[in-house]
Amino acid sequence: MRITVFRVEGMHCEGCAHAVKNTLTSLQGVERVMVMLGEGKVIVAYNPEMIGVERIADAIEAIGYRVKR
Ligand SMILES: [Cu+2]
Repeated sequence: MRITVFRVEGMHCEGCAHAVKNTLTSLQGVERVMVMLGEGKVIVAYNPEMIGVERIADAIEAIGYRVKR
């Protein structure tokens, strides 16, 4: 398992946090997601043999948030 911290812009409320969490949790290979709303961070634990940083970041951006890469 690998853990990556993503810096995400545009999350303003609990609804945003839930949207990001639900989207990432639905991805195959993602094991745990923790959203730190106040800090604009999303911490993702995943299986690097199944999914990578780019696909996780793309999924966050696909629902309207921006990832600092
Ligand atoms: Cu929101």
